[in-house]
Amino acid sequence: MKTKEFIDLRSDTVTLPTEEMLEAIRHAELGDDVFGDDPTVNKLEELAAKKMGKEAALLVASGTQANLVSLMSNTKRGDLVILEAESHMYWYEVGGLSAIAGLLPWPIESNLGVLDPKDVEVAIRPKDIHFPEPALICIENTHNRHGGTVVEPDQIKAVSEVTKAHGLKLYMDGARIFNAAVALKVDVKEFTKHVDNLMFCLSKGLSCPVGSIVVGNQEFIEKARKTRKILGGGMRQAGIIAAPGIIALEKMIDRLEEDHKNARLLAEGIAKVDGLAINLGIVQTNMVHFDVGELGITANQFISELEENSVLALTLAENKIRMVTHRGIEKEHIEKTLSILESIVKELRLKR
Ligand code: TLP
Repeated sequence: MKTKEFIDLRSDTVTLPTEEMLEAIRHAELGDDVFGDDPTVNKLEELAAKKMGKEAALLVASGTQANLVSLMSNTKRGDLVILEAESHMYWYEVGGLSAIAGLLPWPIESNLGVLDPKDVEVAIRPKDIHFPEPALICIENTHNRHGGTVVEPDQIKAVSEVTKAHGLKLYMDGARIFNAAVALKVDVKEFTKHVDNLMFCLSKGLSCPVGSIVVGNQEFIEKARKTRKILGGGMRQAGIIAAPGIIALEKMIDRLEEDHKNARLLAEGIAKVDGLAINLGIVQTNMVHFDVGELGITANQFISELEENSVLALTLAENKIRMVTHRGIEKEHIEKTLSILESIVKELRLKR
């Protein structure tokens, strides 16, 4: 178990609820949400739908559940789903899209998460007795495995034109869509207006303990509500989850800017450490990816060194490490992390 003395840069999912959130949980007005009776859940869902410029919303347990519920509500078994090759849905969701939703994933490469509409067009393929029915195109924003990169509204629009032309739907895994909005200093609706439906997470940078929200039109959300039920996700007094969610949407979005500033500070510091390789161009939000290959060490070995020095990070690939900034990580933590990184690299060099 990781305790508080660590500088925990593994993910923004490690954020703890604020005091105000804990108070809100304590005093939340509750009901049975499966009967539609929880006023706090209803308030959160209305607020989320409004914020995203869509008709309706649904609170679910996690980002993974949100994606699965959305996939199942947008498709039928046997359909083809076109998604980005490095997407979370393809990499990290236990293959639920095939194992549970019965879908055939069709991964396509992108430029830092930005799909080329021409590639999408090719992936759709013509109607043919041999081919599965294409049903859905998925994008991810910000893009996790590409380094928290932002897919800009115009780039989403370009893909949406292809999906519309083929009568398909466009879905966005917007787990960190508010990071994208804050990074570009635009309203989140600039992104959401180009997709049919999406999900976003409350339990990442927004600091909630649990929860994600699926958003779309009434018909889709009705279907999603039933899909959530079949997946065992119908929750009863879910107002205790929704209460901090309301605070997240009302008060926690603008502060993501601080996380972005800290990520930039960290990235610029890493760029100065001889032996660590980083592409500063992809540091657009709260994630920092860097490579330790030049030191003749694997990411796992490097991470163990970091852990001994009370810094936690995640392995992305053989030599690639991810650090994520979030509420609870301040400028001094970044400075401390940088000095630890420098001393680890120095020692590794001495040993060689
Ligand atoms: N991502 C987690 C891990 O699973 C890697 C993280 O720490 O970044 N979509 C995207 C883009 C995500 O980054 C994640 C979580 C999810 C969906 C799933 O959300 P949860 O963890 O709530 O199921």
